Formats: sequence, C-alpha cells, structure tokens
Amino acid sequence: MSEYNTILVEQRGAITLVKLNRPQALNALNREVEKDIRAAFAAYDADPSQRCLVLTGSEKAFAAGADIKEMQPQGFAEMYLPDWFGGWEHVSATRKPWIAAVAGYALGGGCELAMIADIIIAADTAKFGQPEIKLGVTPGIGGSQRLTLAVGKAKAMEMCLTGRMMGAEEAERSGLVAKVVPAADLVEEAMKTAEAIAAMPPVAAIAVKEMVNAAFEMPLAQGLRFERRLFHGLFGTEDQKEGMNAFAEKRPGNWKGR
Ligand code: CO8
Repeated sequence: MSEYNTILVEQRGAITLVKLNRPQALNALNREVEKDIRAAFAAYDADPSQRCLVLTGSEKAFAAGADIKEMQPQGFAEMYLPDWFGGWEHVSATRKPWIAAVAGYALGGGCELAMIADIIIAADTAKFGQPEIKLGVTPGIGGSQRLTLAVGKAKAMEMCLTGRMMGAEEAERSGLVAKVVPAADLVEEAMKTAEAIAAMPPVAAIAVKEMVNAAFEMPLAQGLRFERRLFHGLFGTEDQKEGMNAFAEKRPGNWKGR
C-alpha cells in the first residue's frame, strides 16, 4: 500500500505514521530516503484530514546517520552542485506538527532528522550522537546548530568533538527530548501525544509551531511581536469563537479548522 521504497506510511485516523524501513543499513539516510520522506511529509502537510505525524524507525535504530557508503566516493563538486541533502530543508519547512519517536541509534543525520521534529519522544534505549568527526567530516543537516540550541554549548561541543553518544535519560535531562518511555510502548506513547495535538484547533496548532520556532530565529523583541500578532490574528478564526464559547458552555470545542 506504500508507494515508497524506503519508508512505510499509514494513516491512523488523523495521524500519519511514517516508519523508516532500511533495516539492512540501520535506516541510514540515503538520497532515496530523503526523497521519500520529503514526499511523504509534503503529502501530510497537504492533506486536511491529517493533523499530526509520527516518524519512527526500528527497535535497533531510528537512523544510524547519513548513508556513509553512498557518500564515501563523492568529491566536493558532487556534494556541492546538487546541494547534497539540501532537500531536508523541505522537511524542516513542514507547517503542521510532527513527532520523532526514537528507539536505538539516532546518530549523525539520524540525530539531526530527529531534531528537525517539533517534539522528540525517546525510548529508554535511545542513543543520540553526532559521530561524524570520526569519519573526517562534521554534522551537515543542522546538528551543530540544533543540538547546541537544545542542550547548550558545553554538551554539544563535547558530543560533536568526541562523537560520544547520549543516552535517553541524559537526553531528557538536557532538554533534547520531551519524554522517555519504555521501548515497547514507544509508538503507542507517541501516538497518544499525536492524538492530543490532533484534537486541537489546527490553525492554532500551526501558529504555536511558528511562534515557538521563532524563538530560535528571532531576537526576543521581534519574537514577542510575532507571537502577539499571530495571537491577534487567531481572533479572525471561527475556532477562536468556538473555543471560547465552548469554554463558557462547559463543553469540548468542535473545531472547523478555520
Ligand atoms: N551508513 C551506511 N551503512 C550503515 C550506516 C551508515 N550510517 N550505519 C550502519 N550501516 C550498516 C553497516 O555498514 C552494516 O551493513 P553490512 O551488514 O552490510 O556491513 C549494517 O548497517 C549494520 O551495522 P553494524 O554491523 O555496524 O551494526 P552494529 O550493531 O555493529 O553497530 C552502529 C551499530 C554503532 C550504529 C554502527 O553501525 C555505526 O557506527 N554506524 C555509523 C554511525 C555513523 O557514523 N553515523 C554518522 C554518519 S555521517 C552523517 O550522518 C553525516 C550527516 C551530514 C551529511 C550532510 C551532507 C551534506
């Protein structure tokens, strides 16, 4: 039923569940994975029936990095001219919320892909790392930036310079992941969070995502103004009227999505 070679995609109600599916390479991210994920995320964004997405891997690996065997023979021009892995920027431009559900290895590009997510939920088996330095390279899909923003300079520098892995507990303590759950319950727990998000008014959900992300991109004064303008803008939606009426009438909101 899936039209992709490297991922499995299914819709469970309002949630799109995407599973990385290259077990022979621990879900290493080659260009075909990039293309498949990009298409699946674009389809999710375009489908009004879908309100949240969960991306997961296998028990052993969320993804063990960019595909080293595919990159190994390339030269500068081969990387630079096609802007190798520039397509992941389209994934980070996904407008609707999505969750990375991580078990096992999330290394290099795998850690970077998880960090593009709006929320990371980790199994107690999760191991995060940026070991690219051991290959003579560096993070290249945002790791040096997003890891630093998430856990601070000290740990990010240490991890990127030594390639050491961070376990799930430390990742939670350091602010990299929202919560840690038993490995056996990972997808179910991520689906619960996705369902909670899917039950919210969708225009406000996208507004929340935009304003939280603005905190990483804008100076505070500009971010505060951006937040307030979006807040004002929501008073032009039917869902604001419905949400506040529902509160006054002590009933759940019935969202229109506009
Ligand atoms: N790429 C390609 N193949 C991989 C990768 C990978 N990243 N990781 C694992 N595999 C393959 C192995 O080669 C092996 O294949 P085979 O059976 O054919 O030899 C299979 O998956 C199973 O792996 P292992 O036998 O190594 O499994 P272990 O349980 O012994 O070890 C590890 C698991 C520790 C995860 C180990 O596989 C490992 O160290 N993997 C590489 C981790 C790594 O270095 N990741 C970073 C890659 S570089 C990167 O992500 C750069 C991102 C930025 C790019 C930007 C470009 C612009």
